[in-house]
Amino acid sequence: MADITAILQQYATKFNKDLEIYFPKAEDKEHRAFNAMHYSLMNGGKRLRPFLLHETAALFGVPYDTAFPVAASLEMLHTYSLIHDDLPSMDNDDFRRGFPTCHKAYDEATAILAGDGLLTYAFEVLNTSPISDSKKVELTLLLARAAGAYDGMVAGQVLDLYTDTHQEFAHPEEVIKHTEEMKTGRLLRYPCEAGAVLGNATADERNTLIKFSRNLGIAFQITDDILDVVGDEKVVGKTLKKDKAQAKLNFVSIYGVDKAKAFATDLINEAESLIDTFGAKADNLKMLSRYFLTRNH
Ligand code: GRG
Repeated sequence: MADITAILQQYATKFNKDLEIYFPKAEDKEHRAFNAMHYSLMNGGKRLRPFLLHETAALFGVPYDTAFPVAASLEMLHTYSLIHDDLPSMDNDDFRRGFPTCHKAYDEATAILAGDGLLTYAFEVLNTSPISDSKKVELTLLLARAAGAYDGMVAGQVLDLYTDTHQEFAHPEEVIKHTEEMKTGRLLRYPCEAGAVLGNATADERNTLIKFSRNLGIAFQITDDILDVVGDEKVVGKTLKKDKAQAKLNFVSIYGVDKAKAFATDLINEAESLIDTFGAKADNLKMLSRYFLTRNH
């Protein structure tokens, strides 16, 4: 069987090289935030979301170059969320992806502006895609909603901050599922839906991919919670064991490591069978799903 870490590495090398087209050399003062955007985008990152998008689009025969600006814009938006999450007023982290966080490498104001810049640039880049105007509009709306404050990533981050200090919930597993579905899940659902849009998928195919992405999102977050407890800081590239120190409500604090792992395994088994319908074209997606359980960073 092919090695997904090698496939991901090869993909990331090409993707990173291609990303550079969006960052012309800019050394004057006004480009400080632009350079900070480049710093955070290019230093590390597994590129899981763009890979997921490219592989989903490939189920329908969409070429790499057609999907590239869509994938690049998603990685920009994801990187903005990491920069802002690391800020002193949020998670207050010194390291991200094995490098000093944006506010440590630059300063807090520049990091806020770099996040703003990546969020904005994401929509500019998405709209340079070599696709029809109607697809651009659909993808713009989908991405804005996935990242947004109503039922997207920002709403998930709000609930996450709230559950840090309010532990009075009667059904904590429902709260945590809902939080993570928005905070982490929406940006994993988007690449699956975007692949379906790019590939003119049928409604059934699109729904299957949405279900697949839901399982992936929860399993991804469970692995993240487990890594926070048992991971190696040097490999993960950030400070660990923060969830327990902050008495954070998450899958591991509710179920414990073993039960959480078993739950994630069931979700990935189900995710794999959901995409059986795409045959051998879904092999990389299946390997990627398994990697969501086994990744060490
Ligand atoms: C600040 C609006 C705002 C949102 C923050 C994404 C997020 C919401 C917070 C990050 C905190 C966190 C560690 C969430 C767990 C899920 C997650 C997004 C992990 C990082 O994703 P990876 O592992 O990272 O794909 P790389 O670095 O490989 O891109």
